[in-house]
Amino acid sequence: MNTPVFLEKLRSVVGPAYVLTEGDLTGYELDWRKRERGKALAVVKPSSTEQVAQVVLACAQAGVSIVPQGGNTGMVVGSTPDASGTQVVLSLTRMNAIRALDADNLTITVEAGCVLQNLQEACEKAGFLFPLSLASEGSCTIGGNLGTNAGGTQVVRFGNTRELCLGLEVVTAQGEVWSGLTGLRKDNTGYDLRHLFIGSEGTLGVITAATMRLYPSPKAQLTAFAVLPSLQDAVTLLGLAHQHLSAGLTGFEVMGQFALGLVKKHFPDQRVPFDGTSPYCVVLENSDSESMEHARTQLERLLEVAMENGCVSDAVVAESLAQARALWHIRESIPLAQAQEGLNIKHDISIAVSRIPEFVGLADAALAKAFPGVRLVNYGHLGDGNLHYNVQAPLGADAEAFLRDQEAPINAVVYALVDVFNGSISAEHGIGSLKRDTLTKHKSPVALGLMRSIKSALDPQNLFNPGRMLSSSAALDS
Ligand code: FAD
Ligand code: S2G
Ligand code: ZN
Repeated sequence: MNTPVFLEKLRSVVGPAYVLTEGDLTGYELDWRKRERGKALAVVKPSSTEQVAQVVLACAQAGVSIVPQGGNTGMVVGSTPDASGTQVVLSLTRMNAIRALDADNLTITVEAGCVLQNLQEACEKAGFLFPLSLASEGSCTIGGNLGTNAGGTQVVRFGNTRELCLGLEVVTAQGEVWSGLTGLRKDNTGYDLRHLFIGSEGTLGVITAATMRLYPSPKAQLTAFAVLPSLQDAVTLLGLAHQHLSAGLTGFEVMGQFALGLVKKHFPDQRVPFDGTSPYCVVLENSDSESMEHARTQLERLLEVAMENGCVSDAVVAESLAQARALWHIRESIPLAQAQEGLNIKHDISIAVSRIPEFVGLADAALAKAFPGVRLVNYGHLGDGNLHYNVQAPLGADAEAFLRDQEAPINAVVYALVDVFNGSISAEHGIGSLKRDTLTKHKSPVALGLMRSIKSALDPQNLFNPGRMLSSSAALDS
């Protein structure tokens, strides 16, 4: 491949200013967790679907693989180039327009590079709710949310990004544009193609736009922070919250005391309620279509019943929007506090909600026995059975050495237990390159075979994100 000619071709498509080959490309080449530093042949920033299609064609003809990238907040090293210096990072961040909002159809069509928080705010201004919310929403993009089928804190009510998507526009490995932005809720004309691309982590095509569901803004949103004697009590509270709040339950996050302790340590300005003696806390939200009074009556009734039941030992209900935001900010600061504490081992797992306390009991005991001194940062989306069962190095240990030497054996202990409980080794973050090899030990050969068949049918040249999710069987044509 003649590199100067190839780069000139890219410049002729997107403009010289949007083909980055030198200077500080760390933001594109280093993953958010600082796990792996890659090297891009070039970072290309198209401004339109047509330009994406031309870039893909040029790469296909030159035999240069492509890493689609949004906000680069992914957790599994799936959005940064490998170290070969031969890949193009295709950044969608310039394609961030909101194309249309259809109030009567309750849909919004948005380009892939739109930052999630900007979309949320645009919908709120128009009187609607776009109910995808994750702690990275200030940087992550809709394209990345679709690429990873992101979850977040409102899945318990609205589902993952997949459930929120009604249509896609995708550039295929052949440089064709599939325009499926219908906004239809019903369309039974063959395979539901959008669901192939959602969660495909940039390995099947480049999502350039999407039509997403909208919901009416709730009249009131009320947040409570509860203190619980055990994880089993958190599961009991979840059941009561479903009963009492039903569709009003729009967030239910559990936080272990050590996780909260990291927030207090690294963000001392944040006021974590209560004295930090109970093993678990929960932050939950009641969204109400009637009124704040109605929301408050329902939530206070729930907490009353929970205290009578004994599953909640104390609780506080936010008296203002600022207080509610402060309580959610504590929860969303946990991953950041972990990063400040040092490199850590993450387990983004899902298990049937009913079995989570038993799983955690066994996993805590197994890790304490095999790896004395490890610190367990256990928190997450209990409402979806999704725990961030993370492991921090023992106090004072070298975090880098701990990660290097202990990640595999600790993963092995945790994932073996996940299998015993018929769970998943990746609930919402995806596979990327970090979990690619582990996946082969935990996914059935039939399922892996089907995934390979789809990959080779849609991307026979292995152009898109080779070595992510599935190991690279077919190398690119030289
Ligand atoms: P990137 O990281 O840029 O890319 C992610 C993957 O999608 C890559 O494989 C990439 O190739 C692919 N991709 C990106 N854009 C496209 C496109 N246009 N077409 C096709 N493929 C594409 N995740 C959760 O699910 N739930 C959480 O609660 C959550 N909390 C987080 C909290 C913090 C503090 C951080 C840093 C991350 C968190 N994440 C969470 C992980 C991450 O934010 C999500 O995976 C998010 O969806 C990634 O979006 P992004 O735009 O940053 O994508
Ligand atoms: C969250 C972030 C990932 C982690 O905040 O819900 O998805 O384990 C997580 O830090
Ligand atoms: Zn999460």
